[in-house]
Amino acid sequence: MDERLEGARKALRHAHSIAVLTGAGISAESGIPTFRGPDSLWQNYRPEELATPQAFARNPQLVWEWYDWRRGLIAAAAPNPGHHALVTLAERAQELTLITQNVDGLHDRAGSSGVLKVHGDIWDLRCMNCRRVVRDTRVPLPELPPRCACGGMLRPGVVWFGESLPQDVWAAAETAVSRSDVFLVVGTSAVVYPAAGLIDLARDSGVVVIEVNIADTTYSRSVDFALHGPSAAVLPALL
Ligand code: BJW
Ligand code: ZN
Repeated sequence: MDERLEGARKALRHAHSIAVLTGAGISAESGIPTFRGPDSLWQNYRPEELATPQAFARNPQLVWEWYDWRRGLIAAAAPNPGHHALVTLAERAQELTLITQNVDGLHDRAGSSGVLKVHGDIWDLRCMNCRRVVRDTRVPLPELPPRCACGGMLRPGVVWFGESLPQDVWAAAETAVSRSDVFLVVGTSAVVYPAAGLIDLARDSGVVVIEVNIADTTYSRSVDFALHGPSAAVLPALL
């Protein structure tokens, strides 16, 4: 570990441009459950059964209850040393692009700016009727499902399975990764595409890849530096 940590440190220090991809694992130590793994269940539902347009069409009330519960957890949580370390890294780097799959907004609250949220934002609500996006941070929401001023039903402003990612955000993420010298991948199982494909893109572009995770992923063996441990400890140690 120490040798790998030193190698990863050196790569970061010499990098002109850094791209970072985070997943649910970076917020785990803020008390927010990840999607896959032992603590991911909510009322016996798996996230894969709830984070789909089909589930929402079938039972918007149920899906909204899940999101309202998560909004409560997130509102009560705070960014952890992992989120803060990425703010410091951005300050030191000549160029850093932070890409997150997380919808929790904890990077923003830690002080990161220009975060590319490829799966949307849990505090944005989008009207199914007029498409308007409204920001609503009330917890709990007074009415489920919430309604737009136009009378239409609001949905969480996030990306569900089978839906496309926001095009401009995704394009910016691909550009940042392919142009980076080092790609730091933190707390993601890397099973959800196209986000996980950014790791392939980095490797194809000759970018040095550093992975931080408490467990092995399918990418661990092929990255340049796989650092095992909780991100709230490993990221500060990397700096
Ligand atoms: C720690 C830690 C600590 C814990 N420290 N680490 C190619 C092949 C097969 C399928 C597909 C494919 N391309 C597309 C698909 C379909 C699908 C997909 O990927 N399916 C796979 C699951 C098989 N993808 C899509 O549908 C995407 N859209 C798309 O492709 O559009 C094009 C298209 C359109 C129409 C038709 C066809 C194609 C959209 C994906 C949207 C994902 N949405 C969600 C929900 C977001 C809203 C919400 O939050 O509710 O995004 S699902 C969920 O998974 C969420 C996450 O962002 C995402 C990734 O999860 P993440 O972050 O990796 O979390 P976990 O829990 O999986 O992992 C946590 C990790 O942390 C673990 O590794 C732990 O070890 C680690 N960890 N504690 C460090 N302290
Ligand atoms: Zn509306």
